Amino acid sequence: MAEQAYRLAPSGFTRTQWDDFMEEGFLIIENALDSDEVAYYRNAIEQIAAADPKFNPTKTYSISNAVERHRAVAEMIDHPRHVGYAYDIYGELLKLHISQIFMRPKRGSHNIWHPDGARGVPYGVFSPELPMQLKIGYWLTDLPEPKMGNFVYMPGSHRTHYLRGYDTHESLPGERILTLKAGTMTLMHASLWHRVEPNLSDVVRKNIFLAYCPSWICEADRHRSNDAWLKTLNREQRIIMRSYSSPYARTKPPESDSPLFLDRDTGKDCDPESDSGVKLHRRKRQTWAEKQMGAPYEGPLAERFARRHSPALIEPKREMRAV
Ligand SMILES: O=C(O)CCC(=O)C(=O)O
Ligand SMILES: [Fe+2]
Repeated sequence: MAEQAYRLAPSGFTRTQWDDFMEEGFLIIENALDSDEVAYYRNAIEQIAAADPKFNPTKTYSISNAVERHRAVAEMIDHPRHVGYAYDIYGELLKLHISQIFMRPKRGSHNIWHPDGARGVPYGVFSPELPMQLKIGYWLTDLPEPKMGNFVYMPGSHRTHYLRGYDTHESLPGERILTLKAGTMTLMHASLWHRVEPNLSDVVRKNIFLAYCPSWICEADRHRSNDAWLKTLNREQRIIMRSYSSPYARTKPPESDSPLFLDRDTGKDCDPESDSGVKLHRRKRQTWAEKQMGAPYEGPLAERFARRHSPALIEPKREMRAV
């Protein structure tokens, strides 16, 4: 492989932020953007709307695959301000699930209670702890009070598959109506139940969402990206789009897409104890979240395997071999 300068993974969760996020299903980071950055992104979404014949300023305006619509949104794919949080969870298999912009004017349509994950068999059935999507929100208008098209969530509800009020606009005891200042960034666990407040104000609520997932979960807003557009991206952005011609590559990405990032602590492209006999792109590489859950996080059933087999099979190299 040609000599290639890889980037260190940008910073992500602090331990406190992780604990709060896992407890609440939501994290709020104020002043993530300064006023120039807020203006820059607002300008981008206003340009997108102005260029769209379908834009109607009296209706809720929402587009997905927003990264292909504007350079400023494309630059967010791997933006160091937030991508490290997603990398902490999805590691080397990070993918952009969806990119959206929203403009919510007075009396525009607004969402009923729902989780973002799958319906009849929600993500939590398979993944009771880790989110199968992490949704980053950038908020570009001040929303000082309710009834401004605010995002509303039920703290901790990422742990339940049932919520009274599902499919309704009902206000529920314990819900949190998010009031915030422009420039706030939020992180949402995809199993969290949420709804949107009506907007009865004269302020048009404007924001951008980018959700990330593992590469093997289906994309929400494209089958493949436009080839000419992909060529305008840097290496990490292109990898994170995971626009593979072979569907199986989403599960087993090609060698050239490895490493996505170098470990931010060690600067290495692999775990220190990993087996150099397994090709780099096929080696198990621990995510930051796994390390937080106990290194190595083997999952609740791993000890049953360990009991039945010689420890030599799993120690000292806990390698996941290629299949
Ligand atoms: O606009 C919002 O605040 C949330 C939208 C939403 O829940 C969704 O698109 O799934
Ligand atoms: Fe949602």
